Amino acid sequence: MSKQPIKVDRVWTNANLATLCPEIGTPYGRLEGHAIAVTGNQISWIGPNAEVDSCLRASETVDANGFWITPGLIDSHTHLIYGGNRCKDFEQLALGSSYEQIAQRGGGILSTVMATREMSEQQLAEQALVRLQALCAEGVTCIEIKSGYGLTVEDELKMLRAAKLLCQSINVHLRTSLLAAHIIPPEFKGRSNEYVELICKELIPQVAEQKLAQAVDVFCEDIAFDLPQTEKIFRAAEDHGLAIKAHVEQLSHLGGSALAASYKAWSVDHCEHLHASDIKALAASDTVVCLLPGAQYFLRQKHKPPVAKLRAAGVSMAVATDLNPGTSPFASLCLMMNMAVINFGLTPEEALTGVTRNAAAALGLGHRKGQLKLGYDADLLVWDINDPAQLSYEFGSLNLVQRVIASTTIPDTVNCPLAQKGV
Ligand code: DI6
Ligand code: FE
Repeated sequence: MSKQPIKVDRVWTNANLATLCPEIGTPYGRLEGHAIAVTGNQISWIGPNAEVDSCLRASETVDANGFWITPGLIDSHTHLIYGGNRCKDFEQLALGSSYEQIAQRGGGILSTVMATREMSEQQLAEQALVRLQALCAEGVTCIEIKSGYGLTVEDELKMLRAAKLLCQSINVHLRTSLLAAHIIPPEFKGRSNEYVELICKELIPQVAEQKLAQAVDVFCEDIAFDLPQTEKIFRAAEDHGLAIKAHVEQLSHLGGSALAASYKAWSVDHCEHLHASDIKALAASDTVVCLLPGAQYFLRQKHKPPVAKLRAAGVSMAVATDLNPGTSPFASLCLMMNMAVINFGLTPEEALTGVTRNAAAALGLGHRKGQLKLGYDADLLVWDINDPAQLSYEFGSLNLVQRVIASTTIPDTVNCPLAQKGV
């Protein structure tokens, strides 16, 4: 007895899929000569081309003409919302000052804090729009945005609301993290523990109550928050049902990575100064290491994350832009993939996994994003490429044909050669 065909909204036939599903057991989880269907906001069918006619009744069929389809790209670490820029710091860096020296002189993060405090929610969203548009034009369908340049209760909440406002204007899935623990605000100079109290007793409860963020982040570093302070903030996050992410071992080693792993953090980010014992702790956890090659490059850092050791230990690695004015003013996730390959030693497959499957896990979305899989969100990208390695190999000339994101069922057509080809 033949099975009843399944009704679907749209099917792409004659496609090559980079599913990124490890169970498939091929590089990139590749399935060539396949079709993929979506219904509403979800992937509803994946199968060989030859089975489309007998298995599906589709409202719309698109001949993908041998194009490649990947999951939407996920930028799992950005500071997209900020006021002003840090061109002056850039000049000082070029003349030989270090990031820490610039911060100690009152430049650095603090100067962005001053500029951000001056701006309204609306102005912050407007200034960030061009950056978000650049990311989305390259295939980003899901983005994490942190606060961290407000450093008062009011200004941190303002930043998180600005992120929400921004993403209402563009079709992208938003995750937000409270990074009030970015640096000690000037008002609390010499009283950092009091600021930590404010974060734990006022900010975290308000953010949780107003559902303004899913995670709490801490910059655990010599120039920012020490290990006991970091742990206090982790505990408060945990008490309020918020997930944990952390900037760790970027400029020095304080042990934030192992601590975060013990708190079941979604991710630990940067990790240029990881020790062997940290890698062991991370390997025993589900915490993702999020690599940020833009910041390491921009700061001309000698240390690199120990990628070979992380790989050998089986630690999942994500790759993100860290888009921020001080250490990574780069609105291109494909450039970060390229840097992750060239500068950090990832394979092109690991780089793509880092901006899809592992990026989803770094945002607590591993169960619904980052793979082409039945029931997963219909965030997909149709590329005119002949190999998925092209995504980290080429930069600036990739042809993203179509960007579809599950938060609406309306496809977001980029520059549709499908239409030009009459399909
Ligand atoms: N690490 C970084 O790379 C950014 N924040 C952080 O904690 C830098 C942010 C900035 O310099 O504005
Ligand atoms: Fe960062």
